Amino acid sequence: MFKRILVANRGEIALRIFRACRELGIESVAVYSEADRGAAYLEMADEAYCIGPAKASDSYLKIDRIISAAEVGNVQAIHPGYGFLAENSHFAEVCRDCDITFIGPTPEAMSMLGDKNSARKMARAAKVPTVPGSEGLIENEAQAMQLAPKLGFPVLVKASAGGGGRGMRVALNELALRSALQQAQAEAEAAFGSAEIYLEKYVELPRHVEVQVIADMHGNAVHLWERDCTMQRRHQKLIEESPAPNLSDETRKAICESAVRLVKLAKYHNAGTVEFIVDKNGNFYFIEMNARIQVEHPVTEMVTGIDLIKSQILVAAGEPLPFKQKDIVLDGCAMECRINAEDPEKNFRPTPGQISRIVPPGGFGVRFDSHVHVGYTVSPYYDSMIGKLIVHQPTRAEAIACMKRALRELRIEGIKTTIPLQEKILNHAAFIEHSVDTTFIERTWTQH
Ligand code: MV4
Repeated sequence: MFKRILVANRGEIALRIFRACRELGIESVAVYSEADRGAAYLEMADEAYCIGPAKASDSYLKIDRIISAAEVGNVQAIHPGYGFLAENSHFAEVCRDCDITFIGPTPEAMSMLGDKNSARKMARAAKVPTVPGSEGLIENEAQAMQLAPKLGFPVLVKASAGGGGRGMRVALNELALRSALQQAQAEAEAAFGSAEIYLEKYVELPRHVEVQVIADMHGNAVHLWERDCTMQRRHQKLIEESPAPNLSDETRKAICESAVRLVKLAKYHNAGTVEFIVDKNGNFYFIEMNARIQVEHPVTEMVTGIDLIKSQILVAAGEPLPFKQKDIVLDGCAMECRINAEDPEKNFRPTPGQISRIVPPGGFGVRFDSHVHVGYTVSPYYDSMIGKLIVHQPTRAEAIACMKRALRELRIEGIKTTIPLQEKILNHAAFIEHSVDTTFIERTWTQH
C-alpha cells in the first residue's frame, strides 16, 4: 500500500481525499496556488507545497511543478481529483514515466475514451446502445448531407475531441447542417486542435443518467448503480440523485450492465462514469465516458455504503476490489445539491468574496462536503462550487423533505449562492414528480 499520496487538486475534493488518506493511514501531500495559501483545508494534509500563482494554468495545471512537488514530497501516488489534470492522458503518462502511480485509468484507456468517436466505437463493440448516427468520422459535407435525412432532423454535429457539452451543434434542416458542419469543425480546431467531427440524431428532451463503475487490475469490474443528473443548466449540474427516478428495474439493470460491458472491453481500471441520455420512451443511449471521480460521487457512496475514494486508492495500489457485484445493494435515496458562489438572479454570475457567516447543516441523513468557513474568501480564479450538500433517506420524498430542511439550515452570508434556486426546484411539481428533462431549469427560470 502507498505510504504517501499527493493530491493534485484544491478545495472540497482535495479535502475529501485528505480525509480518505487519513482513515487509510496514508500520509497526504497538498499542493496549492498563491490564491489558496493559508486555506484551512490544507491543514488536513500532512504537508503542503506552493506550486505557483493563482491562475490555474500557472499552478494546478502545471505538470512539471506538480511532479516536482511529488518528488520533493516523496510520494508513491498522485490523486488528480476532478477537473484540472484529471483526464489529461499526458499527465498520467508523465506520472508513469516518473514511477509515480496515477490514481485513475491508464493513459491508453484515457486517451481512447477522451476521443468521443473512438469511445463510441468501443461502446458499439461492447453492444452498448449508441445514438443512431455516423459509423465513424464525417469525412466531407456530402457524406453528412446524405446521412442526415436518413437519421431524420434534428441532428447533432459533435466534435470528437469535445465532451461535457463542448463542441456540439444542432441542425434542424439541410441548410443549417451545412453551416453547423463548418462551424463545429472550425470551433473544434480552435478549441481542441482537432477538426474531427461525427454526426448523431438529436435526442430531444432527454434525461441524463450516468452509471458509476469501478474496476481493479485483477479483472473485476462492477457498477455502483446510477445517478440522475438531469437537473443542470448549461452543462453545470445543480442537483444529482440516486437511484434515477422513473426508471424501470428492467432498464436500470440493462443500463448498468451495459456500462460494465464497456469497462471490461476497454480494459478500464479505477473509478469512472458511463454517461447516457434516456429518451421519453425509456430508451437509453451511450454518450461518453468520464475517466475520473466525479463531483457527484457522494450520492452513490450514500446509497451503496461504499467509499469511492478509498476504493480508488486501493485498486490503484493493486489491491482487488473488496466487494462483488451482488454485494452492491441500493439502500434508499440520496440527493446532492451543489452549492455554488453564483447569483441565479443575475444569470449565474460568479460571486467571489468573503463569507461573513456560515452555519453548516446537520442532523440525521445529512452530509456537507465543503472546505469553506467563516472568513473564507471565494477566489475568482476557480470553479464557483463551494460545497456539496448530500442527504440520504429511505425514499425520494423523504430525501426531498430532508434536503429542504438542510438547505434552510445552511446559512451563508457575505456572498450570493445557488441555495434559493435549489429551494425553488425542490418545491416545483415537475421536479417532485420528475417530469423533467435537461432543459428544465433554462425553460423555467431564464429571464427574458
Ligand atoms: C446529446 C443530446 C441529444 N442527442 N446527444 C451534452 C453533454 C454531452 N455529454 C452530451 N450532451 C448531449 N448529447 C444526442 N445525440 C443532448 C445532450 C445534452 C445533454 C446531455 C446530458 C445532460 C445535459 C444535456 C444538456 C444539453 C444537451
